[in-house]
Amino acid sequence: MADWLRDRAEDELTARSGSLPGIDVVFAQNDAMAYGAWRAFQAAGRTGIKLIGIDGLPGPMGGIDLVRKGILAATFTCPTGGKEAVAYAVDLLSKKEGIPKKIYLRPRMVTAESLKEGTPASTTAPAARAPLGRPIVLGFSQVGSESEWRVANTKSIKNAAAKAGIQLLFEDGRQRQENQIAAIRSFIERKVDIIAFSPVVESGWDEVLREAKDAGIPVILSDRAVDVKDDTLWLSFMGSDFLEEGRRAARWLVEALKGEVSVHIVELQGTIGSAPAIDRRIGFEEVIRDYPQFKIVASESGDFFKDQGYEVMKRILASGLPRVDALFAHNDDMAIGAIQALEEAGLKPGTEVKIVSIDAAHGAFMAMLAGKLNCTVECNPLLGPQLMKAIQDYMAGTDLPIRMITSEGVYTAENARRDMKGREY
Ligand code: GYE
Repeated sequence: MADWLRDRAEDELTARSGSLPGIDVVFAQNDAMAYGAWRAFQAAGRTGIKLIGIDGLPGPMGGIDLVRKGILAATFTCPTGGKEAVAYAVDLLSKKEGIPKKIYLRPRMVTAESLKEGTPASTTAPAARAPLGRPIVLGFSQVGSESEWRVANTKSIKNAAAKAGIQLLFEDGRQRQENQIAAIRSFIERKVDIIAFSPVVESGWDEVLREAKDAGIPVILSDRAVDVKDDTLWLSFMGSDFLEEGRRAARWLVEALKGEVSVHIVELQGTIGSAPAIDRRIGFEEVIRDYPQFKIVASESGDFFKDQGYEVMKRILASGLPRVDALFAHNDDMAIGAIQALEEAGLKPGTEVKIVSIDAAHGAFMAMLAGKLNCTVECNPLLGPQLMKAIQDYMAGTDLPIRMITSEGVYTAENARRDMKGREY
């Protein structure tokens, strides 16, 4: 422990230099302590140890200078956020739309090689990028129209583009990755200014995103994330924290059934391989892990569709499960389909079988009012204003955060009538 201080790190390591084993690498949680470690090793004649720090500040003996001098092997910038805080404060005061709830700024790795390549080690905003004398042209590739959420998301994107004066080329992927890849290639051919898309699944995008980057067209991820090796292939992600949505669903269920000796849960997963399905499951399991009486006894994908939620639930109920105490559905549409299957099987959704789902779409509120669904965790589809503001900011020369998270709530049957007033979806 060195309390972020260079001298404390140097003193600690000097005091222990006789008892330290062979060391190849030291990771310090800031550059100052990494530098203190270097001074201690130099004094003890211990060379060849690689030192890695964090902060990457400019200026003499800042992390970047320490890398340039060969003292650190690498550092990672930790943007201070000051510039962004002031900019968003001004936006709030001027009542701008599309201001995210939480942002994560992009760290950059600084090494001797990256300094030679001229990789910008700080996030100084480049000059304005806006096309001269014509509207910005945005190519948007949508997943499809599988759910209430998706329909609301598409409407939000189209309305916000029109309001912002951004020319929108909109392609519906009809749930197939190959359609989305073809759409992105068509946007590249048409030389759009920027591409945004909601990837139907996380993997398989490296090649087409490399083509967009090589064409000099930035890509924003809307709603869902991608799993690519090189995270410079995309500019920014905006959407929800799916891990937290899964945790919130589990926390509600644990609270609702904490007195039970054992709780058998059926899980209806979203599209296999999609970011929301992967992360919602992880988040849900992270919470129930601490409550061994809560067990997922059956789990299958309904692909976010209502009719598949019905079919899968019907099949699970016919599979001879001893009983079902709860349903966790990755979206409201599948929950609503499952409600019909539960009723056809003579069960009482909302009472005998507690149901928690995700999205907080209109259908979920109607099911809660009917006493057939107990809780829905909000996943905000109204990303249009946020996306268009991010595009306009980027075109004006602003560096975008690496992640922009929307604000969301949790809604229960008890307050459904009050909470549904004024909702847009
Ligand atoms: O939960 C579901 C939609 O990607 C967050 O996709 C979105 C999910 C949403 O089909 O209803």
